[in-house]
Amino acid sequence: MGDTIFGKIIRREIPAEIVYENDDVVGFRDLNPQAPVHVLFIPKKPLPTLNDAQPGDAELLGKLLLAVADYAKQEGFAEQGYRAVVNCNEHGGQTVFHLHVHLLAGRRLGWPPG
Ligand code: DGP
Repeated sequence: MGDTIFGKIIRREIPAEIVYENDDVVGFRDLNPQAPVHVLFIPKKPLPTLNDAQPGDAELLGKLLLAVADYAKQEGFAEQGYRAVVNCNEHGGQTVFHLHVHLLAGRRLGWPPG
């Protein structure tokens, strides 16, 4: 499985503003933020896309979403709200092939997306 820039962030080989970490998940600020809060949550196990997740990854996927909610509560914007997004492949706009959840918060977000 190919390594990506996110693998390098997990291993601290390149700098990133890491704001959340547990045994399975790392959260760090997006380089190109689309909202006042824009954090990427990634599993330490590098699945390229959501399509690559297997039934055995169900617990890990749950942990990924729980990390997002945990961070939102910790930072105090859970009640006001936020968006958690997974982009998959070309039409989803995925550019880094290490599964990640975008957490966007801090402003009212439009819907539907463009
Ligand atoms: P996506 O398009 O869903 O694959 O999102 C990839 C995001 O990753 C994009 O919003 C920009 C961000 N990104 C790309 N390279 C880096 C990097 O080196 N550091 C950080 N912090 N974010 C990055």
